[in-house]
Amino acid sequence: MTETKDKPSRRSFLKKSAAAGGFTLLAGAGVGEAMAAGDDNLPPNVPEWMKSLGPGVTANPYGSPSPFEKNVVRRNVGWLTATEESSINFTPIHELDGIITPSGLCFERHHGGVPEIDPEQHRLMIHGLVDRPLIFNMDDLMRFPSLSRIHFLECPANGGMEWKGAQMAGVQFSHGMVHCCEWTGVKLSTLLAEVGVQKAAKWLLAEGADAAAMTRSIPLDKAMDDIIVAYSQNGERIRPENGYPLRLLVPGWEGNVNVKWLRRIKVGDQPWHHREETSKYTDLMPDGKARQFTFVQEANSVITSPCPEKPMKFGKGFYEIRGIAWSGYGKIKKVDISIDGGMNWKTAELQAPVFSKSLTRFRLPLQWDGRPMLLQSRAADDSGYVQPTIEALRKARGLNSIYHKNSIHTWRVLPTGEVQNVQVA
Ligand SMILES: Nc1nc2c(c(=O)[nH]1)N[C@H]1C(S)=C(S)[C@@H](COP(=O)(O)O)O[C@H]1N2
Ligand SMILES: [Mo]
Repeated sequence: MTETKDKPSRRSFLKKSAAAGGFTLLAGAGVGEAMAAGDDNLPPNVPEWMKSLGPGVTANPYGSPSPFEKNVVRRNVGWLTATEESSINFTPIHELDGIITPSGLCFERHHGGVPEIDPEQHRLMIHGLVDRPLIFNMDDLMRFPSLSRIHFLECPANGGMEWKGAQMAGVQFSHGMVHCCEWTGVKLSTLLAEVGVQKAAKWLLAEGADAAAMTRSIPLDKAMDDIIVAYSQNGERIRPENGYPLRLLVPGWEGNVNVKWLRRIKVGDQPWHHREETSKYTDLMPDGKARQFTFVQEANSVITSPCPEKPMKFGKGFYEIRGIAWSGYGKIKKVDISIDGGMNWKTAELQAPVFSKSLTRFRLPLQWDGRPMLLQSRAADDSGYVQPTIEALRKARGLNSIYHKNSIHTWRVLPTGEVQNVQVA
């Protein structure tokens, strides 16, 4: 799309055709206009990349994105953490389409850096309250019946910097601690059947093979329901950053229980408290008490276009509002969009099929009149849960929380098309 100059006649035509639902001439340059631009690589000239042969099929045995996409990368925020080994980076959600996050762009959260694990030397031990403690190698695990599921994974700290007010300059940082992949592996319940879980068992301790030996307590019920011991991500073996060669995938639950580089599962009758500071994330409540376990990532959504990184740069006219919604309770049922800070709402279209505990793409056509907007999205899931306002969430959880901030997000759009991160009551 090379149209830049404001041509009143063309504009009004676009406006009319868009309003009539005819989008065929929505954007693009007239041939005369383009030819006048005089760029050697533009029509009617033959671009330079058509004048010689390109690299052949052995040049790039493992493909990578076009060099022109070099801005589409994970980014971190320097002041957030003291070290890079125990830190987090953010998925560039504003650059992505559909619902699948490319593996190389999935946000990373490590407590002790990324271990380099030889799969030949990797084992998963399951022990504790079981009849037959067993040690599995990777071949053993891949031999079991397998399954693939599309699920989001979100760090409960996503958005946590904004309890007191809008702070982050872009959607990558306000909402980028989430990714959504197709995970393949074996059901944890299958492995637990193999070892024979004893009657008294109620909890699991999962341990990672990283320098942090990160451990998490997880209720046995969830394991029997839908936890996956995953070895593949988006069709290939899991990336080192995301847990190679084995991780727990705990659908819809907070990121930290999705133990990466999984090496051990101990079955017990109660949660473990021996490493208080690392065995869970807690939620501080307004009365000073803390919620010990908040496993489910409740419904959340955000508009990824426009957003601070993707302003409304074409002036008045047609835009498609795009964004993502997700819920740890199940399927996204409905996403509503407001352009006036929550006074009026319109229902967006959801991309089908909608998967349970998965990112869900929503879209809504908008004919922008150039006036300022307060853009919001509000997700509801099939459990009946509706994404709360920031006001409601603050009333319930106070100003000093860190985790599980899933309130309705607001972008202020200025007449210039610039988009700002704001909070409205
Ligand atoms: N072994 C191990 N597992 C881990 C972590 C870790 O540091 N070590 N971080 C956890 C946290 S806090 C999150 S949010 C998710 C992030 O998963 P990702 O890096 O694949 O995005 O991994 C979890 N699993
Ligand atoms: Mo996390």
